[in-house]
Amino acid sequence: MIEVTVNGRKTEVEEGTTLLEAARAVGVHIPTLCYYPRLPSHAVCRLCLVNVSSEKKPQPACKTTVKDGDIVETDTQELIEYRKTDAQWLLARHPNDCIRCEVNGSCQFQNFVSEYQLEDCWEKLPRGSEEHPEHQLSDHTSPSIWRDISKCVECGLCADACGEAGQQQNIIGFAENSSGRVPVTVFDKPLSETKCISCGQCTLVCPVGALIEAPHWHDVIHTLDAHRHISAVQVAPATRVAIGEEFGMNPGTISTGRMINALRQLGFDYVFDTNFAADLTIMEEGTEFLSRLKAQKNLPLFTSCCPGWVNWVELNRPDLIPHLSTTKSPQQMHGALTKRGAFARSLGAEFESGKTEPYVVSVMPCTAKKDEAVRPGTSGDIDRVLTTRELARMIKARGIAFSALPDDGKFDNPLGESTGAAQIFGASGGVMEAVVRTATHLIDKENTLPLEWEQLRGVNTGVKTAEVPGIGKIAICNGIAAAQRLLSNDDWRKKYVAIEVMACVGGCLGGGGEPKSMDPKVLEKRMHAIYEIDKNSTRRRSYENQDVQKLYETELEKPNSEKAHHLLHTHYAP
Ligand code: HC0
Ligand code: SF4
Repeated sequence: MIEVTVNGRKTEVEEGTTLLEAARAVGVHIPTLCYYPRLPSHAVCRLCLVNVSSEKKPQPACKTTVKDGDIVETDTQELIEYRKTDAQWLLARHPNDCIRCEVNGSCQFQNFVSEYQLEDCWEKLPRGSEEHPEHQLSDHTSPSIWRDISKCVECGLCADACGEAGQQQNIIGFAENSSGRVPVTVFDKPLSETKCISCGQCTLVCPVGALIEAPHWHDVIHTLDAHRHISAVQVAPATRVAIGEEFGMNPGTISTGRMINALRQLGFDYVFDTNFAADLTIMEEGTEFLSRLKAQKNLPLFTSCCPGWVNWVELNRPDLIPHLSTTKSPQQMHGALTKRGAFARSLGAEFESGKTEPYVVSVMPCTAKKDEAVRPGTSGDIDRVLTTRELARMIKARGIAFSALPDDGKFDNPLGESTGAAQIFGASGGVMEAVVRTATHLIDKENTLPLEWEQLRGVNTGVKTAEVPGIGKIAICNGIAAAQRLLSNDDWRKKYVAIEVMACVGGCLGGGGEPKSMDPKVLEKRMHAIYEIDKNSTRRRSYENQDVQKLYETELEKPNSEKAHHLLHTHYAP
């Protein structure tokens, strides 16, 4: 350990700690725009310049490591002036119409401008106006991701998140031009014409509103306000362990009941749980897997509930399509059941007359789920998809004091019951662990094998594997980059019987639609919460879900039946 003093506060830190991390450890705030915990620091925004005793000139705190005995100052008048000058360069080209911006109120640059009282330095002519025609680029062609380069502050984080340090898709890169560096696609194509997989990692790291999820919350809030339709919402497993962060709570705070109460206050008639459909997915996918295993056909089976991964296969490796499970994702299954299943019929005469098809919304930690909701084979199941961030925005827009809500809300039934196996879907490795819990039951090995598969868990990037007696070897790819590596040669074909891929590191809990956290341990904390919910569940295997069992008895006959195929399976296209 080495010693450092920041603004008079002495502390000990590990060697290799940056000045920024040391400052944050003692509660000293240093502003940043181009810093993000899991990505390399390039120190381009210069807002984090600090004085440090071992250097003559101010140094960027995000990139400079602590030396033993360093004395650091972050708040001298000279440093404040440096910061203001740097920010004014950015302000000179930044649009000044925050009120129309999707990230209004949660923009790091806006926060800086307001904190440092720079409003008067804002140029009246934004980038994108006639004076700066070369930057006139807004791109709303993707169903998941919107770009508005006029708002870019040139931090470079989107290119890192999409590039080698992150997803390794390289859809966005930086190009220099006369007035600065701008994030561009190859040949400046709109996103919909690139191989963008809609994972949204670029939106997660963007400190402003240059890259955002395609917003659906306006339509949702207006529809709820008008109250002409019966409305139903489902919520993904990863949302409930992260949404509290938008309201100042610690990452990993389980807010299921509070979130349900907030959704009811927003005006939803029914609040359902995506986890119900996750249990159903396991019944369908587990059965599909065992029949492929028996027939030794299209193995290994690839999970298909991550739409970023499905996009990647279709765009880059259509030869792998036969390996994808045809089982719809829980989001789409839940939507299909809500729109066209017994629940919809239970709405009675209004539904039968075709007057009020329920308005079906999902809340997901994922931007690619917006894309999934409109793809051939599944479109029509869901009307709108909100990210976790958009739900928080709606709650703020209606002035609901989220953290003061009681945590006692309960999901509606019958589309609200679930087991612990469904909850762990939200973490990398969880879908496969849930499959194993039920598949081992279906082959009568349940009592001889563990319930928890530690070797499939964790946030470390890369491939995790396990040998399941009676089934074979399975693999987990934590992030699309890990999947690309695994598939770069043909060894996987013989080695594994099933492979789970989640495009975002951590799985859905690291999804591109989750709150923008600066906590370096955020994934671990959210993951811990997910496994806690599982541990505390009375039922922890999907086949034990009583309402899923009833659904088969009353409507679907049995897993993989013709009826189940019609409602719960899909197809893919190159
Ligand atoms: Fe996920 Fe899902 S677990 S993809 O990660 O399978 O987004 O949280 O809702 O659909 O259940 C995301 C999360 C889901 C789906 C489920 C799956
Ligand atoms: Fe790259 Fe994902 Fe952003 Fe597309 S959504 S540009 S693949 S980071």
